[in-house]
Amino acid sequence: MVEKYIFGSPFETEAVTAEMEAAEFTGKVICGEILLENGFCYRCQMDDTDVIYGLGEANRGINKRGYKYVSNCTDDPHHTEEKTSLYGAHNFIIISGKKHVGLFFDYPANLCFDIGYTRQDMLTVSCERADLYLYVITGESAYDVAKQFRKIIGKSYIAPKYAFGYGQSRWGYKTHEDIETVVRGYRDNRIPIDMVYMDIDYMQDYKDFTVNPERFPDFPQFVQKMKAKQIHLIPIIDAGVKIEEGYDIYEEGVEKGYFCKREDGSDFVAAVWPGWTHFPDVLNPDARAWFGGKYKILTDVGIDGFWNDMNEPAIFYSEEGIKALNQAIVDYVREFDSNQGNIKADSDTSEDVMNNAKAVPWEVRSCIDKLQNSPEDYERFYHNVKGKKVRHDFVHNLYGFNMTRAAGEALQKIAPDKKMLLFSRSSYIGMHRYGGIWTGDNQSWWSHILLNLKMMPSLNMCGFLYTGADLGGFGSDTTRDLVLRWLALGVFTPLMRNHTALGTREQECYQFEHVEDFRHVIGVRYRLIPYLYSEYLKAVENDAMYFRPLGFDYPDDRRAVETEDQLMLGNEVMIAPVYTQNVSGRTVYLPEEMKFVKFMPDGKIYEEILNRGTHYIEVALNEVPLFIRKGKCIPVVDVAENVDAIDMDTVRYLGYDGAEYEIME
Ligand code: MIG
Repeated sequence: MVEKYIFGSPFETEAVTAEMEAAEFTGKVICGEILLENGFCYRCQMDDTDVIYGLGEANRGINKRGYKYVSNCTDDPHHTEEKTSLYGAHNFIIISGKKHVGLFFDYPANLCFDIGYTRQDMLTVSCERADLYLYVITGESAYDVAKQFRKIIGKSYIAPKYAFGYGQSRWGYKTHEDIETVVRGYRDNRIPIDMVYMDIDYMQDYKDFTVNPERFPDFPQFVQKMKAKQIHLIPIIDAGVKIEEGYDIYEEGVEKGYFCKREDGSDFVAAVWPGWTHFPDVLNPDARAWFGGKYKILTDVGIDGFWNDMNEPAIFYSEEGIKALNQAIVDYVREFDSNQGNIKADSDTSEDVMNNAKAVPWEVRSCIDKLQNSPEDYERFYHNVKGKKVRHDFVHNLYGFNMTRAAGEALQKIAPDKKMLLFSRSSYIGMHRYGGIWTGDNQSWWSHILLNLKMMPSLNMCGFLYTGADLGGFGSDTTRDLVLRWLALGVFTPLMRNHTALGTREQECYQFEHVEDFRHVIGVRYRLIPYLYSEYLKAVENDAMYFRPLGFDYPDDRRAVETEDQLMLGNEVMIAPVYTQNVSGRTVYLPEEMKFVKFMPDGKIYEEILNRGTHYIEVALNEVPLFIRKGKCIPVVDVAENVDAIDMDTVRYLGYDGAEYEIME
């Protein structure tokens, strides 16, 4: 059962698509109380054994208990354990214990979840203004609650089948030659691949929807040339539009009033990669249609996939921020001088500042740090929502959602019968109807394989089915074994992309010794694509989860409920990837008898029935393990070097004798 409550005058986020009557609020909701004295606060006493699921793309465990989280879309490339906000805002949690209750706080600004942080047995969800919708869902199990939630937020976006192929990316590919080198590296080594990503350097001066003509002398022809090699090029689109006279998108946006504005009506100016930019006001439907329409510039030349970046929106600094920094330096120098007894009457020239630079290290440093993604900047600009001026910080978490919605709505118009690949960095629930997400700038750390795994089911609860992390790790130098182990998890994530940052060690699979190991691991992905894509489509169709915590399938088995390093996948599979360095296997918990399957480097498939309980399984760096549930089977095909080349005539079924499986296409 789903109940809807209204507090104050909420902003219409359009996260929920189901129409329903609001219930009358009598001071209490099931299993909690609501305080409205100071903004909004939901409070609930947790039982010792209650598990809290949810929050989509968030830090820490599948069970969110024991920490605090803040929904505040943030561009932060250091996903260390103490971080409370990442790029997405997914305000849905499930309290699962004796009762199973889902709560969706439909509120697009800062929202704090204290899940047993201040007090171990207390769950508190609070925000500054009591203007929100609260949806309370009760069901017979956590999974039942998640499915009911999915039903009210509308069907998830469906990625094209090619997007289940493998993709290579790197921040730093600049020219068509760079891309051709990558394609050659994969094709010559017969490592399967379907996509190469184009990061910001393909653009002319980081201008959205432009292509640098020196780096790509004949881009349309290049796209076709890659197509002929079965490679889809996937360009990045950033949120900020460069301010430059003569740049049509900038000029049109200004003329039509489609950029976010300051209080005084002037266009807000922020620095991002292109230098000074304006942000398209994607919360305004007209501006959204206009910006989305620009994707046609690239689809017209054959592009059929995009990734949207920097749409928290990330801000390096604003004009106001820079002025404030200057002032801070001047003030500091003045004060320093006066403390030293050598007051200078007019020490506000940059020369004076430079002369005293030695004296201002810390204060200036901290001012500089505060320039980026500053809360003050988010209070400086406004959206035009149906003629009403809405300050950005009130709706901050909707920006990435609506930028991607702009693209999604436009792509549907441009090619109604064609599925396009689209995913975003920032998101809010509701965006799952328009595209997928990737989990942003992780690091080449072993702990981030596990973080990747833990985020997947939480994202699925919130509707985001097409998801994945930067395999091999984005920041810092990777290692061969880390890439292989991470790929062996990536084999199962809908988005399987290797991506890394500018300046890091080369991370394409063919850069490492024994390339055949990489060929094999990625090859396993292609052998499983008919199954994985089928399970993905079924999950979309049934508002189900492609990835689930073990506790969703085995709620009465405490050991399963507490398992944080294995996942259920689709209706037939459990995965348990290795995520530790220098080990030759791992311990796995089986909540019931299953068939242990290992894809061996010689192409053979090892199978063994294992009983319920704990097992140590050996998994070499070049092997891919999975488990098939009792009485089930899955289709496997022969390896193909791209999705189009998958030969369904080679299909056979792996698992329990007598089981049947229906492939959905
Ligand atoms: O400020 O486009 O998360 O994937 O490579 C960094 C460059 C901007 C952040 C994205 C990352 C991408 C990078 N971008």
